Amino acid sequence: MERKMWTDTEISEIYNLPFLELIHKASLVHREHHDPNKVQVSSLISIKTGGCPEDCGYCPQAARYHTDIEKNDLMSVSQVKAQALRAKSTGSSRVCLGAAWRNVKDGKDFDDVIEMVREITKLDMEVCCTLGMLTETQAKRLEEAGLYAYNHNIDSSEEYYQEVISTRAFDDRIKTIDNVRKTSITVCSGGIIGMGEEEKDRIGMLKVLANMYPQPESVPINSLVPVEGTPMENQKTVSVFEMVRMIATTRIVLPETQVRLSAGRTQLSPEGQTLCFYAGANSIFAGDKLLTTPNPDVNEDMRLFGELGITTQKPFEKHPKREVVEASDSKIEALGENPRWTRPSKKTEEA
Ligand code: SAM
Ligand code: DTB
Ligand code: SF4
Repeated sequence: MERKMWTDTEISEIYNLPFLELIHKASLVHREHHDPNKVQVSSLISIKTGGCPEDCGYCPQAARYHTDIEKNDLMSVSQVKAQALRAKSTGSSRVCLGAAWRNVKDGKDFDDVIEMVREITKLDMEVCCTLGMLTETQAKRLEEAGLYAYNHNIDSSEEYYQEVISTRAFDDRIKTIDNVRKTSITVCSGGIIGMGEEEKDRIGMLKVLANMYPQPESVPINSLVPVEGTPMENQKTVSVFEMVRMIATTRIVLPETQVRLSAGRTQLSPEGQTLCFYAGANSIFAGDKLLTTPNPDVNEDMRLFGELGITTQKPFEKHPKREVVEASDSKIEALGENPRWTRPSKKTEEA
């Protein structure tokens, strides 16, 4: 697709269209690029929960906030595989493995994640990971294991990001997205509304996402789930109209992307969610839990899909499956795709 550079003014004009005009326009764009009766369903698995050293103001998993979550070390490969199979049996085409890490560290835990990716890809499911910051070499290892997508949200505008998180910078997020882009893994990046940001921050966030080249293949729009114990525990939840406005604008400025109606669905009625689908959302997270917070029951989702005549997207319908490279020597793999060979008595170095 030809590249277009979006300005704040252009995006703001779209965002501020009269509501019915906006959702009509968004629906037209949606139909031009997607089957409007198809929605992609993902399941989240929190493979490592809580105890995160970061200070993201919205997050119940940050160690420094006193929230009522059950902390867990990294799950075993077999436990994760069993959960993925359960998700597949209830209609998910993708699993998203989430870890409460600041960044990926090479070693046993990452080796296990690589194995999880390999095993779930073999089940003919798309695998997404959201593990925090990632180096290029680590992204390459995930690619070799068959990873389909990497989620790394920019969360808000660059300006508001600093209000929400102090332990890393907006540019660190962009750097990780760039590292993922050096591989064939697809990019999933979006943000949260309802954190106290202004309209200009929502527009600024969409400008960054829309001007990425290529644009992210997936953009989650989360509505803040205010969790007791986090600095944002008292935030007022966003209205359905704001959520639909955000989704419709995302659809127009990112026409090809899969727009994910993500956290905050429990705050929306079936009719509210229907408006989101009409305005261009074409993906959800299914299962009664997101990572740590509640999500609608999968039977409720399937009832709504039945009512609306929505069918679910098959795995690898949008992008082909990649070959899984079998594990050989993870130490060599960790060094990159082309490690220099040396005599066994010497160390292997990166070429
Ligand atoms: N630690 C990794 C990271 O920060 O990239 C991965 C996990 S993190 C929980 C994934 C995303 O979940 C965050 O970027 C944020 O957008 C979203 N999120 C976390 N807590 C949320 C909340 N209370 N409400 C809505 N979205 C939330
Ligand atoms: C995304 O944008 N939202 C999902 C997924 N990507 C990883 C996570 C939402 C988490 C909501 C808070 C929780 O359940 O802990
Ligand atoms: Fe940690 Fe991710 Fe939560 Fe931030 S959003 S505190 S990095 S788990």
